[in-house]
Amino acid sequence: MDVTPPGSPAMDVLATAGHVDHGKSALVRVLTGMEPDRWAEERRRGLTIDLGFAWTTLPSGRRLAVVDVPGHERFVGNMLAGVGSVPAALVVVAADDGWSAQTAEHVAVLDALGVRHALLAVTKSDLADPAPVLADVAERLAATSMGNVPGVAVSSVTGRGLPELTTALERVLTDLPAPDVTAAVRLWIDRAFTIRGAGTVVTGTLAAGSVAPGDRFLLGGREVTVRGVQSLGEPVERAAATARVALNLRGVAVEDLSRGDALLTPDAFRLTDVVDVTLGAEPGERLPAEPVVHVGSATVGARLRPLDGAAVRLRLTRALPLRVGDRLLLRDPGTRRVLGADVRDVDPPELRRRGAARQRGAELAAQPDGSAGAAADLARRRVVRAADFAAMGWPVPPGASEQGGWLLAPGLADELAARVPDVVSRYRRLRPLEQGPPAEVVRRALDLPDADLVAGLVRSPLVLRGGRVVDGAAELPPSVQRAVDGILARLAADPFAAPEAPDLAAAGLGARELAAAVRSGQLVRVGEGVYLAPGIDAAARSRLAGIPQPFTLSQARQAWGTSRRVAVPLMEWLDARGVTERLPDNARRLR
Ligand SMILES: Nc1nc2c(ncn2[C@@H]2O[C@H](COP(=O)(O)OP(=O)(O)OP(=O)(O)O)[C@@H](O)[C@H]2O)c(=O)[nH]1
Ligand SMILES: [Mg+2]
Repeated sequence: MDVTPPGSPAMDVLATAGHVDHGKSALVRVLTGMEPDRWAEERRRGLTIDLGFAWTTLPSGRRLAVVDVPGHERFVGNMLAGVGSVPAALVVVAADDGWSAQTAEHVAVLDALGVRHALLAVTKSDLADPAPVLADVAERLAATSMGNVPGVAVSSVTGRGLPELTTALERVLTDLPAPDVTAAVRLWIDRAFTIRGAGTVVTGTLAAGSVAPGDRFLLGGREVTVRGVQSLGEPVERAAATARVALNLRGVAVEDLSRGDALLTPDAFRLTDVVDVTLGAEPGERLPAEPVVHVGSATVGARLRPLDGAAVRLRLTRALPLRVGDRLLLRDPGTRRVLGADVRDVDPPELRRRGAARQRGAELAAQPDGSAGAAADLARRRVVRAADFAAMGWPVPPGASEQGGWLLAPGLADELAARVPDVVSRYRRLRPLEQGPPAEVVRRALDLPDADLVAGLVRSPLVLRGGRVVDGAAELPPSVQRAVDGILARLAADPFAAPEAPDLAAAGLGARELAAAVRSGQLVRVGEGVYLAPGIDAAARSRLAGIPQPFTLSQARQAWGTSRRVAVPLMEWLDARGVTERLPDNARRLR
């Protein structure tokens, strides 16, 4: 599906990074012809405080949006919100100052986020020889996720190096992986404001999926509708990732929004406040107990619990729409140290037993990514709602079976189906007057979350009939079944009142029909013409257990409250089955 409107060229988004006053905003200004410093205070002080946005069309026709971040150490929170959803970076270092505190801090952030596409601009080349700085910074960047980064010396004052920078930019952007424009939308909001006559507007970097007027999303638990979409200052029929977007929303007031909220495709994400993550590297130093977690434009507090090795559990102070595979940035506000963390589980198991944390850590270390990881995760969960599993960020692993909206771990359906016959026969032993267990009983026995799952686990000769799991091979013709049901109902009221021959005949049950009912396990023939319900052995025994031992046939008959016609064959039938024992004087006792 191509959702890019015809004629709409590709767009890329990159963020600046670098120390305060090194010339980020000046470079964006000469590159785009736009003023990235939006606030009067910023322009007055010559200092970027909050994120700035500017864009241009490169010579190739490719459009480039730039998120300009502040370099001052006090505004690193804004910087983090700006780079969170952006796949590429423009690292800016001044030739007359070189590698500086916030150069290091910003580069550490990009490294922890795993940014792989970057360009180095050494600015102010009119003030000092850029060569040593180019060499030094390139070497430092080579040791990060950005690897070998093209470097260009520029001057925003003389214009030196700008054509070369543009060429280098085009090359970096060509290498960016294509975004998934069909994916669910999770737009981390970086600004929310009102426009008179239009209402609430939010902006953000659309990293995946697409947005069009009329689309519905969830935003902070509310359903909102998109009234209009703008991208790079123009209304568009649809904006597809990667893009900077401004969305006019119906259904939410600006007072209820803040940076870090996320606009979500309904049902595609789940909120979670506990995640298991693995850190990019095994931590050498002690881990912060209460790191701040950054993802997208969001910032939340967290408590960190080490599991084992590089695996840790994070308890967030606010639930976030996280998925397996998300990269989080953990930051220690005290030391300003940052760590990258990959989300491995957004619905992790509780750690109750001693050693559970260590075991969980080992489990995560061994758990692969992708569909093999999905298989391992699903095996632990056994059964999960398919939509929930997808919202966690997992693909459907091969071999998993889907049933009525549920996903069963590979092999589980067969394993459970093999247990059903046992559940049925156990039930029938205990409740002989019933043909088989209700689906709910089977659900409980198999520890399943939904009785609807039972249908998919009933294999021939068992069938699901009338909400019960019964022996399908023992199906009787409907008229015979009705007659047998009538007799079973009477036996349920009085288990020893075997129907008389005329009753059976009146019900249409001849020798053939009765034999079929016995074969199907619905009636028990204890003697010539004497039919009782299955389980009569247990019922007879329990009555006999209530009288003194040994007992005579007559005493047994009275205990059962029945006639000699029934009592005589029943007694012998019980003898034959070892329920009772016949003594030399013809008296009996229970075995
Ligand atoms: N001579 C010279 N001055 C420059 C150049 N680039 C920027 N400047 C000056 O350096 C100062 C800071 O530039 P900015 O672009 O605001 O720096 P910044 O990196 O955006 O700073 P923050 O956003 O506060 O981190 C301004 O006075 C600029 O005019 C350059 O290439 N040559
Ligand atoms: Mg600036």
